[in-house]
Amino acid sequence: MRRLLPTLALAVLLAGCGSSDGGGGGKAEVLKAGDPIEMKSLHFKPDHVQVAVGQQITWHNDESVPHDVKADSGASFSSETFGKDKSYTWTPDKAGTVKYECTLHPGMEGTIDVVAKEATS
Ligand SMILES: [Cu+2]
Repeated sequence: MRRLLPTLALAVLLAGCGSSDGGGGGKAEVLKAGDPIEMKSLHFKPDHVQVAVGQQITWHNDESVPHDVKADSGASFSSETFGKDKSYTWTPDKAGTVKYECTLHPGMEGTIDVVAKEATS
């Protein structure tokens, strides 16, 4: 009986984490200007980033599997399919959350938190 409470608390904590990041696999990583989002092992790395409005984002294909990048919500960009060592860039012009995916690989998806410039430092 005494062990039940901590277990419940942990379960609540874990559930809270899972819903806040939308399945992106953790907290948003601040993407430094010039750093790419790599496409590797059929995933975007990092798959959850924070960028500033006006900061160019580059997706770089790091493997010999073709990929593309298509916005699902929050934006409307869509790349051609591109292969190893090729890249695609997009620059957000307003704050918000952008969800995107590779249409060729189910489960290959990412999140971009676009924030006003003042908030990134
Ligand atoms: Cu892909």
